[in-house]
Amino acid sequence: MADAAIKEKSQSIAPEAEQELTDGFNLIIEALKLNGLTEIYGVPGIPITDFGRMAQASGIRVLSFRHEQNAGYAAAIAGFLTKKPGICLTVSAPGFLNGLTALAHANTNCFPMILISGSSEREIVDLQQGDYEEMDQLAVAKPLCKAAFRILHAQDIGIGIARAIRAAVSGRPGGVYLDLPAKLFGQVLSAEEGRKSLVKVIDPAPAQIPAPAAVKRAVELLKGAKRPLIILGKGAAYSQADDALRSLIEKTGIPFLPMSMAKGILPDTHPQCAGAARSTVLKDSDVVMLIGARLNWLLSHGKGKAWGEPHSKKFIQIDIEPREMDSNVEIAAPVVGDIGSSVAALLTEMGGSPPKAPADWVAAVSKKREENIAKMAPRLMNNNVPMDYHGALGVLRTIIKERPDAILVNEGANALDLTRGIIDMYQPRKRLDVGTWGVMGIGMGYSIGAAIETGKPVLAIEGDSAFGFSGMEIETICRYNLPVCVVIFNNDGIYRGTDVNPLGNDPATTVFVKGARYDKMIEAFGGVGVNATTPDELKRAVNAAMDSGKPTLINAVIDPAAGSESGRIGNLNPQSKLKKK
Ligand code: OXT
Ligand code: ADP
Ligand code: MG
Repeated sequence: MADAAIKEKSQSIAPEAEQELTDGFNLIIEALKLNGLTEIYGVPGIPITDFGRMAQASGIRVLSFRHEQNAGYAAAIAGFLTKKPGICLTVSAPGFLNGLTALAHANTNCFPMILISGSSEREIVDLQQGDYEEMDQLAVAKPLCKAAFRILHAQDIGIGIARAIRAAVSGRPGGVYLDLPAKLFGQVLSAEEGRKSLVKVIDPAPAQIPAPAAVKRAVELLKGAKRPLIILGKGAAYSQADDALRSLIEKTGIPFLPMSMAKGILPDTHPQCAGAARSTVLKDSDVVMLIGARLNWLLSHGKGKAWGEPHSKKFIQIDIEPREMDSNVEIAAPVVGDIGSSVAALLTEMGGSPPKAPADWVAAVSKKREENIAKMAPRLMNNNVPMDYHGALGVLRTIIKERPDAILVNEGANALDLTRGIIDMYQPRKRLDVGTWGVMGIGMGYSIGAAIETGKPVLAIEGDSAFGFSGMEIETICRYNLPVCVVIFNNDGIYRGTDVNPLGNDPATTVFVKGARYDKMIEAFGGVGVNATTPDELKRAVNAAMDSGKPTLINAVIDPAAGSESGRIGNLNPQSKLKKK
């Protein structure tokens, strides 16, 4: 409808006494609520301040952050945890751009999320006449997300939000941008017309049943395997098909390797878990079934030395996205479907005689796993002061074992890689980390999103650099009094705190203020700050925080020399042959 027509229509509406009215503000709120979207993560400002107030007054939980990127990460992880799109709300141009990184991150990680941004006057933006926060946001967002929509008329709010929801959660989940120009919010129409325009999305993520022939092909391949392996990715965690996955794995006896955020679908301590024999199973397996995991950089693209080439292997891949098949190497048995339906179909096809993993292979994997675990065990009990990563993680590992329903958020380089290897997970969707992009900055946003969505206590293990990307949100954590305990592995810098600038003027590029006391920061907002210099102090402080549920920040003092460049992925750094020594 043209603007003039809308104006005419609103003028022709009978006086309020005679006719009930609604407007854009209210319709957006009602459309979200109708679809069960009851949390919004954002930062207020023109043109969405009043919308936030009204949404809050209507019973939607509106969480106000200090920076949109962190609100966006909260929304992204809400999507992963709930299978509903997480909602991030921002102002125009700069706020939108701040949220966009998180939207792109959600898209890359296949998390459903909707970034809703207010925007400026189309007529002025399109003529580039210099409006307040002028930007063609729709065009900017498009290449970075799964779908992008703009709603111009209040009558279209219902359908626009329905489209955004369906785009985010159906098929491969992802990020959606929804552009709401300032003018939309105030548009008035009759309440009756408004009500009729709302859309409840029926079956937003329909089951995708795999083709019977594809299922048969996969089972045949598994039957012939001598050294089968199942790799579980975060798509498997997202699918919430926990029982079916357990059944498949236990019935076949096949060793499974969880990717980072798939840890805990089955416990890391499960006898078939091959997490501690990673190199061995990648190299020696002959048939590999990928379930919700892509053959990207995190799996060395399915080829090369890590995969034992030149010896060849065959892949089965279960994924909802058909184009994922053959992305890096040939997939011998593609199974395109949602994981719940696909695993159920595999189990049915196997019937009473599932393919069994040969005993010699299972024994070889167990042996390697036990060797690696035994090698690591003494290091986890060290009492070194200053602490090293192993000593500190040894105590945190026990804390998660005793509190398996706590959520572990994790970022950094050494702080990430060593935590992933050392801390066993026992339940699905409890480990939340940097994901496909290895992005620093998810820490506080994820912690807030996870605490709000699950009501569970959160333990965030953060490198000191990683924490800096979202550190101001400790005020948000204190403001909402969330049960979040942040442990900062403070080694005075990025990877290590020992670099020296040979010129001696400025500090080296990777080091921070020596002996910084991050614990003091949270005290400014009424939270609990603790400086922990020994494993025992660390243990006591974390246990106290998890017991009390009080926002806590623990500065865990780590030996600045303990880490290695880029943690476990130092090989990705380009080297200069000409570098002066
Ligand atoms: O089988 P083998 O023998 O190989 O052994 C393996 C397992 O079998 C075994 N294992 C075990 N043994 C015993 N017991 C148990 N329970 C056990 N479990 C496993 O251990 C080994 C290793 O196992 P793993 O880890 O599974 O295997 P591997 O080979 O490492 O796996 C490969 C990968 C690729 C899958 C894995 O390494 C992985 O997932 N890596 C993810 C890495 C990642 O994403 N890193 C983050 C990015 S790094 C860098 O980019 C950083 N930046 C730049 C930057 C970024 N990222 N973002 C933005 C917005 N701006 C800038 C920055 C600034 S990191 C960073 C900050 C760093 O400083 P901090 O202060 O924050 O952190 P510190 O380093 O602590 O100082
Ligand atoms: P990881 O990093 O843990 O290996 P990835 O993010 O690479 O995991 O892969 C996740 C995969 O899971 C994506 O290819 C995505 O299409 C797929 N996926 C997500 N949800 C589902 C689902 N419900 N059913 C099937 N596949 C899914
Ligand atoms: Mg560090």
